Amino acid sequence: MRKNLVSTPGWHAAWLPDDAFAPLGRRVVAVSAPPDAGPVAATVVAEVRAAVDRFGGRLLTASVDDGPAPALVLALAPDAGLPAEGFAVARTGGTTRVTAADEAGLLYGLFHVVRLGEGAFDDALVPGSHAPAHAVRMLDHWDNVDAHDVMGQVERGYAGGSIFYEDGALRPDLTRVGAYARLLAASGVNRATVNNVNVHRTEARLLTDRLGDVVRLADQFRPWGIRVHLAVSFGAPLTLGGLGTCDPLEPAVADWWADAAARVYAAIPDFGGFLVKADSEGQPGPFAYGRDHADGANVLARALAPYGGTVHWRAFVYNHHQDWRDRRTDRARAAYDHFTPLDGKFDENVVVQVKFGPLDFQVREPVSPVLTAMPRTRLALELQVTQEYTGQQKHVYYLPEQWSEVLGWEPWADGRTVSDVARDVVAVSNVGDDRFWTGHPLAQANLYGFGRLAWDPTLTPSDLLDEWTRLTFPGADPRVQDVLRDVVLGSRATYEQYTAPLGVCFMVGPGHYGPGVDFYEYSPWGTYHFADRDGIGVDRTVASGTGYAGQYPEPWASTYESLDTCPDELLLFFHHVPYTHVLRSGKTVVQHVYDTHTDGAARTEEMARRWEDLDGLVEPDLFDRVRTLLAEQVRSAGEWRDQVRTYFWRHSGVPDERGGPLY
Ligand code: GCV
Repeated sequence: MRKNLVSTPGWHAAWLPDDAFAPLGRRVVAVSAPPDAGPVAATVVAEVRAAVDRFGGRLLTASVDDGPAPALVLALAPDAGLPAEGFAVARTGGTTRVTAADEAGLLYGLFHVVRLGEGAFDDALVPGSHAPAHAVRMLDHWDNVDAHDVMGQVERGYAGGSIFYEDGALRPDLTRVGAYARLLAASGVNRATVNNVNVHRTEARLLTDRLGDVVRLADQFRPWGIRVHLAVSFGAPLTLGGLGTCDPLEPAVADWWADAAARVYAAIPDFGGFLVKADSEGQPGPFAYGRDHADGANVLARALAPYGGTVHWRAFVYNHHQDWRDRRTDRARAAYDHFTPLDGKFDENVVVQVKFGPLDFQVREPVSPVLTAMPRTRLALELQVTQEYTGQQKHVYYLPEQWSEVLGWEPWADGRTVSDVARDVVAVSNVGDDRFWTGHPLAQANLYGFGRLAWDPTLTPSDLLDEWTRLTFPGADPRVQDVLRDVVLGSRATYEQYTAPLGVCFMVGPGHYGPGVDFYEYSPWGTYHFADRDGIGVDRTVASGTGYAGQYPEPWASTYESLDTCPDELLLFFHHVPYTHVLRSGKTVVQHVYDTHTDGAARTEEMARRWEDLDGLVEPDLFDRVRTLLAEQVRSAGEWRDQVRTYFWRHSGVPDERGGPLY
């Protein structure tokens, strides 16, 4: 027990501390795979060897008949009819047997055994087959090679510098990238994009003369079954190739992309593909040549197709030079308006990557209707592990609570879910060179939860938290799990309570942290609440507003359109209502805002008090880091509470019936 209280040197072990391997490492383990099975199979052997060396067990590799009866057999069985990356587990005669479709499946099977702990060797082990729900489970890094003047080394990164790049170059020592890849593999992630979608001058050259950097990164990820992708600039033929154009229908441009792809695959045969942000927030794109996004995406797709690569083409396209006086333009409509007319026009190896909501990773948005309206296009759901609008890894915000909701949402209310519609699941990473990887140690549970949910979207946030806790704090006092449940579960709802209410978005201040009720209201980036003395909210109905509600299929179009049926939590996203409008909960809008802000901020104080119960039960530096951050969360939540409550009071003139302070 005591060793749990000792801090590990270097970086934190996260969900792979040595002790998590003890149940396996104490036993005789056989790995049955041909010696030339590949680098991932070699990783499995190395992992088992390290565990048995540490904990006194034994590794058998040559033949499973060759020595004492193994307690665990990990066997490659390509002919067993299992799906790609999948594995089956069963226990008979005192041996647990993991049979895998391929070497990746063998690795996932190994980590499955680690997750089960002693349970993997219990005769009551339930046999079963496991395979990922999503073939592509990708993390996108918004890391810059050159630290950007405004955005720094990692755009929207809240965990220090980049683990890949430093001082304008790839880090000479990539040991930590290997450790990161190991953590990702243990959570189920199988792809990583290694640079920011805003591709600046230096980063664009990762495709050309800096390709060697990508080769070195791919070498770190490959043993863990993770394929590397690269964010590229649509303008590269012009800026790097000197062509004078990047018109996608120009043959010289197509040739340039074909040559670039050939060079990449010559250097990285298992390269995953390109990620593109085009005609979005200043990035170049096909519009400049009168072409559409299908024209743009297809020229890159055709360059990658001979090698099996894909283009992830982002649907995050909107007018960021909007005039706030213009009440007809609605940013929420933009992705649907641009992309759905192109359904069926994208090549097979194009994946249109859609942010989960129509705006930008807000605490509460409806699910993007683009995901419901492109049946002939391969789609990726894009999530954000980095907490840009959700507390920037200073606040506890358990993202699986939000992601489960999104993945399980039924666009047609007929059992088909978002997870069924989106082939790929992608998220923006929250990792940096911080000792705890994610700044806030508890934000590790978000990174872990992303991989696990992308693998199996039916896992519950609460079970995932327990799983993460058992791995991260093996053998810890049972109070650790109790406190973590109290502090982490429900944290998304708490954050929503003290920040922007009822589906209003973007009430954030500069840098997207802290309250800024009117900060975006008169900005070119969109307008989000239209508060006046009588009411608040954006009318997005078909009848009298921007018509956005009509982008949904039934039953949601009608549900959102009507004040009678619109869910409370999205009311102000779809409707402009008087402050005294009575919610389905029976409270007025303004009283709801007063109450939730008071209660949400109070809840953060309880979270901070509860954390104190772990003093002495977890590593001191982890304890102290979370304690310090909870103090900041309490401060920030109090600021949100006072500003939002006071704003509503000053605009409505309605007093708080509970009598809380207003300024
Ligand atoms: C990488 C938001 C963020 C930007 C980000 C952009 C995107 O606007 O604030 O930092 O740019 O989304 O997803 O492309």
